[in-house]
Amino acid sequence: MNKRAEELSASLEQAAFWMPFTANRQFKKSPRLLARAEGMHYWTPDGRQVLDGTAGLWCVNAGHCRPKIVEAVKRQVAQMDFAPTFQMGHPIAFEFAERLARVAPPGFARVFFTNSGSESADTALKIALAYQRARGEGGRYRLIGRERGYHGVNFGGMAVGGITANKKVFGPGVAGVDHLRHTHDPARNAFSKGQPRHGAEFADELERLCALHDPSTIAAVIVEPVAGSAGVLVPPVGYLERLREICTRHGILLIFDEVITGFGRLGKPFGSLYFGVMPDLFTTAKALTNATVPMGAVFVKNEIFEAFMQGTEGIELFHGYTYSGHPLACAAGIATLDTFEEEGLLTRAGQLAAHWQDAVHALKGAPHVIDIRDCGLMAAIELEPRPGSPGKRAYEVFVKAFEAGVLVRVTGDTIALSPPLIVERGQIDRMFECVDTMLRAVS
Ligand code: PXG
Ligand code: PLP
Repeated sequence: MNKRAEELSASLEQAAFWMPFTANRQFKKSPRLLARAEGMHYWTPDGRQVLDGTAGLWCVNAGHCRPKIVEAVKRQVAQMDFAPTFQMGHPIAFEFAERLARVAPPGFARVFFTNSGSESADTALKIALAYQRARGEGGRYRLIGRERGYHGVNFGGMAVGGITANKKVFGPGVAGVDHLRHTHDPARNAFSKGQPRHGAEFADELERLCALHDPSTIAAVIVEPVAGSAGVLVPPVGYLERLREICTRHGILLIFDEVITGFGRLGKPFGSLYFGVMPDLFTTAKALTNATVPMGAVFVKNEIFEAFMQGTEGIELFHGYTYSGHPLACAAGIATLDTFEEEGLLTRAGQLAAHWQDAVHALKGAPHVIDIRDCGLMAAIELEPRPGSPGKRAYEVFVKAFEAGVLVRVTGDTIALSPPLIVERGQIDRMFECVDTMLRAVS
């Protein structure tokens, strides 16, 4: 262990760092530190190699420290560290947006830059409200999300999200929000391979909310094509199609939150292309820059952008972040797209999906496993909660797997995996063998 890391782990109990989404006291008593990364692996400060089964936090889709991206960021930081994008511009932001428009589904040639998935969610909701107003439908102020949806931590995304812990602690957040029910239905769909067969009718709840609120008050519906954080909930066959049809019929915008499903996770560049259902706007972040520099982006249909470019000239959308289109993020993003393209990564998950699916579903019958879900290179293994201590068993599997050299993610009683898209078949096997071993090692 190098000296700094040694000092660090000795002193963590009094550490100044208030860690996000972390049990701080528990972590600081027995920390898990990562000090270096390359390709499919992390290394701990004492030099132990860890296979990355989660692409960091669902974001390092091209693998770690890819040379082209590292070089591009180095070059950019030396050339121009920062420049404003409010009433000013720099070429690299225009170039990156152009490149993104080329990989986006047809008709989505306009991109608004943010710095995270949370900011993308709030930006998309604000664009939806402003668009409705711009087209003379200013009475549409309601936003509809879904139970178990995760759209980040800012007020808008939190309000439309359906995470109980958020609601309990922070309250409703934004007025005029309602929620569809979630699509998780283990009684009918447990151990489905890919999309579950039952549940298209859950989309009809939108009709119920339209009847309750009157559709002319609803601006937008936001859903993740596959709910990630809530434990990989894959949409039932026909569900997204039905949501799309109801939104179109009532003049409601459909927003896909593609922060996880974007950039190749499902084997197509975006979830919309995988499921064959087009939203009106979609959000991205994470793999947009391979997570090298924080960034998010909202893609909008050309007609939506055009609706803002009418009338007297002036600031068309009263919104933006100091760091929208940050030069380092744009440099990382362009090099990320180059890497994705050179290595076919935006579709590679499609070639691995069958192997991935077989590997995860081989855990059916392992101790404690009550459901397995998969889509593209995402998978969830749901465990029966230990009576009286929900989440504990899955957490122990996560800790033991890390000690054995495999990083997985745990949310509640669900173990989730989403490796970098450069993963090899042998590494997939190793991840699930490790989970299998640890399932047998916990009580
Ligand atoms: N939307 C979706 C669909 C997400 O998955 C966000 C928005 C927010 O992005 P930022 O960049 O603000 O965190 C996310 C983020 C997990 C986990 O393990 C998932 C996320 C973040 C951290 C952990 O489930 N998703
Ligand atoms: N708070 C204050 C006082 C500010 O001046 C600004 C930006 O100028 C912000 C918040 C927003 O910061 P950002 O643009 O980085 O989101």
